[in-house]
Amino acid sequence: MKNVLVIGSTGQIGSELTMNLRRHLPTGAVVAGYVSGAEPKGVLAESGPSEIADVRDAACLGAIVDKYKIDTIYNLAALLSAVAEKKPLLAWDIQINGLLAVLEVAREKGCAVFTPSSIGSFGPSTPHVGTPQDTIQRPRSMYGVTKVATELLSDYYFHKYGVDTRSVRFPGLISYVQLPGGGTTDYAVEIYYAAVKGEEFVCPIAAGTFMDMMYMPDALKGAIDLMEADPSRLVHRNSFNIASMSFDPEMILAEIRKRYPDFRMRYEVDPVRQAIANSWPDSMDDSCAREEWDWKPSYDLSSMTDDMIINLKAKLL
Ligand code: AKB
Repeated sequence: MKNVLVIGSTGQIGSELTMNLRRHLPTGAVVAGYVSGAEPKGVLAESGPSEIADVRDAACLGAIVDKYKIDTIYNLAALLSAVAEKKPLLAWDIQINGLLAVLEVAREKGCAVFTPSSIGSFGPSTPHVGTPQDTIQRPRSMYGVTKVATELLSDYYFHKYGVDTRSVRFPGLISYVQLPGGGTTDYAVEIYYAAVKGEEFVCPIAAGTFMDMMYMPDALKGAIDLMEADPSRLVHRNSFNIASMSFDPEMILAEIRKRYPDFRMRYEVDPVRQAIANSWPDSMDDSCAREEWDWKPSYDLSSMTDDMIINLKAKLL
C-alpha cells in the first residue's frame, strides 16, 4: 500500500482513517475523496490532497487513480442502517452501483479494494451469540441486503478477476471525533456526549439489547492491518468478523455512572432501530481474523469510556 484513495473521507470512519493513513504512509499520497457538500475541512483538507470522488462515477474515480498512481481504494461511501431503511433505493445505488464502479476501476487499473461490511449483514436467523465467521446471512434491512451483496461482489471480483478485495464486518463504531449519522448503534456514541455535557440521555434502544461495539482506534488499525496482511495467510476475504466488546444500554450506562454518578438516562425506544438491533448478533466470533491476520483489539468498555470522556471534555467543555 503506497498511494491510497479514501472514498467517503469526510464521514465517520473516513475522516479518521484518512488521517491515520497519512501518518502511516508519510511518503505516499492519501487522497481524501469527497462529494459536493461534504468537503474536507481543517487538518483533513490541509494535510494532503483531496478530490471530488462520487462513488458512482467510474470515470472520475479512474482519473484520480491515474493522477495519483493509486494502488489501494478504501470505499467508505454508505448510508447507515436507519437512514437506509428510509431511503432504500438510494442506499442500493450508493452501496451497490457505487461498489461496482469501484470494482471495475480496480479491475482495470490493478488496485486493491477495502469496502466494509457490518454486523448488519446478519439477520434474525443468524446464531446471535458467538456468531460464526461463516453462517446464515439473511438480513431483512436494506442496509443488510447491501452489505451481503457487498461481500459477495467483492469475493466475486477476487475469484473471477484476481482483484485484491478484503474487508471486515464492523461492529457499531464509537468515536469522539465525528458523530455517526443514522445508524442503529449511534446511541453508544451519543450517550457519551450527553454525559459530558451534563444532559439527560434518551435511549432509543431497549435495555437488554446487546450488540457488538468497537472503539474507533481499533477499527482503524484493523482496516489498515488487513490491507497489509500477507495474502497467502488469508483463507477468507469478504468479510472478516472483528469484535472487541458487546454491551447493552444498561452496561454502558453503569460504566458512565462510575465516572458521572448523577448521569440520567430514560428509554424512548425507536421501533425501526430496535427491530434492526434485535436482528443483529449479540457478539461475533472473530477467531478467523485472529488466526489469519493477527487481529487483536486494544480497548474494552472501561478503557474506551475513560478515553472517550477525556477527549470529549477537551472537545466540548
Ligand atoms: C449502523 O448502526 O448502521 C452501523 C453499523 C453497525 O453498521 N453503525
